[in-house]
Amino acid sequence: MALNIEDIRTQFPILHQNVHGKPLVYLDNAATSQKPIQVIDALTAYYSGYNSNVHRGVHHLAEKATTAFEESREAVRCFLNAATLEEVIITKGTTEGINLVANSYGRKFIKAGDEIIISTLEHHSNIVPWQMLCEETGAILRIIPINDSGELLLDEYEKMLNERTKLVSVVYVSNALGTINPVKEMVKMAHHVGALVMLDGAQAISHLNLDMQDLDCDFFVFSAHKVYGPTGIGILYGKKVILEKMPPYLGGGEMIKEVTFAKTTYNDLPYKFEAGTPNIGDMVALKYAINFVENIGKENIAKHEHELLTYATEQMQEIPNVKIIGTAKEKIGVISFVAEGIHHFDLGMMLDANGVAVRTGNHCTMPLMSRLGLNGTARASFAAYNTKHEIDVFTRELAKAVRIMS
Ligand code: 7TS
Repeated sequence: MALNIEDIRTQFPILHQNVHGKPLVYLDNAATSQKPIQVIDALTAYYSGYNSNVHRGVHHLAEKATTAFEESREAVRCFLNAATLEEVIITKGTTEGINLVANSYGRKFIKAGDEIIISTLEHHSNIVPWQMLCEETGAILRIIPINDSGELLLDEYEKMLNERTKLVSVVYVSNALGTINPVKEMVKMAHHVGALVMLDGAQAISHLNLDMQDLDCDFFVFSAHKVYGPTGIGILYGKKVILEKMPPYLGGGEMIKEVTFAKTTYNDLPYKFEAGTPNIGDMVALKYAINFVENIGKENIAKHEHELLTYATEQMQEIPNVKIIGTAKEKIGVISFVAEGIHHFDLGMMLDANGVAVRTGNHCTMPLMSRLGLNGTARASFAAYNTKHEIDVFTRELAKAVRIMS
């Protein structure tokens, strides 16, 4: 089904503005996606109609807030096809989810000499928590290498796996290059040696159909703001049998059953990992972001974005001096690029002067950039509301910028 992009665009108020006198072309969706009016309205409705703390009060507003909050958890459960609601833990985002697992599971179960595997493609959020854990425990961090197209070398991964491997934590889709990793196969390979697998789903969440039971990963994390939802809210999915064995990460209200000065007993899942008043308004609004995606259908969005990827790639290949970085066979709508002799920052500034928003820099993937011999790239990334006309504007302005600065 072809998407009705004009109809989709009417749902995003932010898109209808000029930037530096030119119509905004927003191509920084891998950093954060824009929010449809339903999400914005849900926030307003919550704060103007039923703001109240959850799980505590018997009064009307508290019940209404709790119901909406828990309905959102159920919407996430369905979206991920998780087996139970207890497996859906509310966090601030991807980064917090990874830190939760590193601190809770990692500090309890990972010991000196154990091995943790990540990959060259990781975002800093999926590197630093493991380095911190390794420093504390004496565990060893091992890195799956990539080829020059930006694809993981699976045979090297296979060689790395052994009985000392306790955890594999890999990105499902690279934010810097767009590479889609063969994670289902990687999960199977890790399980074969008894290791657990955590998937960083920050980019996968808005582009790929996700089924936790089919993927069989042990943990999966994402941020709502990358899937048309608000900032400050995210999800950690974990298999119930594993979450049950893990100690709480933060202590406080909500995560307890009973507190005495002698001993405290912890609440059941998922609340054991949700200390303190949660981000209620943004969690309530997340359901509306999920509904937005489900109403259009993820396959339809993915197909549209893939058409934009192909269209943009073809046009960019025609621009002298421009080189696309990351040419994996399996990619989402993310194109990193450089132009010889021109700093990526200058490219970004020139595009911005013409209303085109792209990302420049190392994309929080400094080890990947250094593997590629680069100090950064410019990056265009697509969402459901982007159009071929916007790609035309982007490539026209890119060609102009390169001509002027070469
Ligand atoms: N992992 C990946 C793969 C990401 O793309 C990001 C954010 C994160 C983790 C961290 O997510 P957070 O919501 O906790 O911050 N990526 C980007 C980006 O590509 N440009 O800005 C943020």
